[in-house]
This record gives sequence, C-alpha cells and structure tokens, in this order.
Amino acid sequence: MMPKRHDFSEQGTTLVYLAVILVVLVGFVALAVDGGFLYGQRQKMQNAADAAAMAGAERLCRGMGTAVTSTATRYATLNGADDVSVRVDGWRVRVTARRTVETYFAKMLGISQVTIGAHAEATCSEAASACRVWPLGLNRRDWEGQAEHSCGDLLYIWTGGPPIDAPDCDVYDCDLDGDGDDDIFIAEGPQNRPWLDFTRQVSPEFPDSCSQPGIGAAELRCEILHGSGARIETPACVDRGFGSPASVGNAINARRGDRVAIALYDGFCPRRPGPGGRPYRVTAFGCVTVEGWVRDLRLTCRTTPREGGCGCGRRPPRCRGPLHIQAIAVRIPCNPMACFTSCGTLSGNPPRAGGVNAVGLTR
Ligand SMILES: [Ca+2]
Ligand SMILES: [Ca+2]
Repeated sequence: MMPKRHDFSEQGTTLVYLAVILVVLVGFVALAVDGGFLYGQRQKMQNAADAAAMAGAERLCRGMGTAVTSTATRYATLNGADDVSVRVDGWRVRVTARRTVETYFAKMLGISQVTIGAHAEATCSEAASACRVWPLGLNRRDWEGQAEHSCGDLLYIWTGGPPIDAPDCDVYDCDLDGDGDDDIFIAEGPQNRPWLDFTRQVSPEFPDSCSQPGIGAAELRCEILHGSGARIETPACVDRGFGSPASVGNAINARRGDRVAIALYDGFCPRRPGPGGRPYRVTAFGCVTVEGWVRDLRLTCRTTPREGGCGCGRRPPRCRGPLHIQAIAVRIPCNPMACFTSCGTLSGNPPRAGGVNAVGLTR
C-alpha cells in the first residue's frame, strides 16, 4: 500500500481511503471498547437492582415496611447506582438502578456520556422451602384453623404424658382458657409426639451438624437450640421421631421469646417408612413464639359430651381423673411478617398470620 511519490492524485485517493479506514477502525474500536465497557456496566446495574430489590423485599418480609425504600436505595448505591427509584406494590418491590458513565472512544463520534439502567422486582411470599426449621411437625389444617382464630393466645403442643397417650379432646377438656377453641395441638404419630428427623433432608449444600442416624435426645436438643441446617423443600417426606426425652425441656426453655419455624404436614408419604413409621408429608411452615416447656399441664374431664364425640358421661373408663401432660407452650404471632427464612424459595401465596416467609426475584 506504499503510495507512489510521482502520482499526487493517486496519493490523494489513498489518503482519503486511509482516512475512511481510520474512521471505520475508530468506530470498531469504540464499539468494541465502549461496547464491552457498557455491557459490564449494564451487568453491574442489574446486580445493583437485584440486590436492592431483594434487600427491600426482605425489609417488607420482616415487617419493616417503612425501611423498604431507604434500604433498597442504599443497596443500589453501594453497588454503584447513582440514580435509584423504588416502588412498593403490595408484596413486591420494584427497583430501577441507573448510572451515567463516560465513554472512551465513542467521544470521538460525539457520544461522551451514556446512562445505563436496569430493573428488578423481588417479592415477599409464604415460603415453599425453609432453613433452621424446628424438628416439630403439626397438622396443617389444625394449625391454619388456630392461626385464623387464636393467634396471640397461649397454645400448647403435646410432647408427652402418661401411658394414656392421646388426650382425646372429646373426653378431656382441651379448651384451657374457656374461649370455646381447643388450645392443644396433638400430632398424629407414635405416642402423639410431634418430633421430626430431618436427616433425609440434609444435603451437601445445606449440611446439618446436629443430624445423626436415627433420632435421639442429642439430635433433638441440638436442633431445638439451633434449628436444622437442612433446607426443607416442600413437599418433603420427613421421618417421624418418637420418645419423650425430658432433656429437651431445657433446650426449649433456652429459646423462650424466640420466633421459630416449624413444619406443617397434610398427611403421610406412602413410601420410605422410617423408624417412627410412615413419614409426614410436609407442605408448609408455621411460625411460633416460644413460651417454654410445661412439665405438668393438667387436663380435666369434659362435663358435657361434644357433638360427634364422646364425653366423660358416656365413656367413663377413658376419663377417670385429670390427665397430666408435658407440652411446649407457644403463641402464633398475629403479625403475618413474624417469621422469615433467609434461604427459602417462594410459594407465591401472600404472607399470613402463622406463616413463614421468604423473598425471591420475580423479574
Ligand atoms: Ca381456648
Ligand atoms: Ca436423625
């Protein structure tokens, strides 16, 4: 491509070509360098918007609605955004994160600044999976009935008693405060113990240092103190525990005042029987505030038979006197945002009293 010295018109044409090629080259370089840079910035803004939406939805999920906008804005700014808009719509938090950047080569083509934006939406919903669950399983239907009618009241979860095992609430008076609703949860299973064994749910991603083969007092105690490390993904077939280790009482008392997630089952899994019988089919989670372990809860005989049931008058052999049981005292929080699981996934149902919530990106 060396120009010939004696031919000026040819040289001129070549120069024009060179100039054109140069402009095209600069264009390509600008496209490559600035394009790559802007693509990186776009990813950065997407990350900022995602982080902000998740952080905002978490505030919402934890019942801190007034902190949603400030938290989301802070997260977006920390991730490089210089212009943030946050919109809360029901249980959804929408974030737009923008950043204005200087270009490198595109300046030569007259584009010195570009504003890059990204959108994200995160939602707070009832959790479809949860971590740090207490090894306690209760009937979902009973639970949801109580959450609707008796949230805030003191309720009891049967954990053990004398050889008479099921305190039939048609025979014994399970309405301890006399408001017309039973106040005792009784699990279906061996000796009506509500204990669960999450060992089958342990995974490499969610290990559980409490987990041991079988179920024993040490495993139960550890999971009551710390919650299970396993992530329980509904529907899950969870093995049932049995026995009534008295030592768990102290562990329960150590959690007084804490809000914990428990497992709710809607029946049994047909296969894979464990040491405690057919596994529970866990389909949701419940939220309780722990009030402590009650060593001796006294149930008295019903004086009038219940409709559809049988009272003391009709079946005296089953109710000769008060029944002394052990129970975990709990309250179901009335606030639908009382329990949050940080590793959960979304069920799509809105938060409600007695439920456990999680956040996730929905756009
Ligand atoms: Ca009651
Ligand atoms: Ca186990």
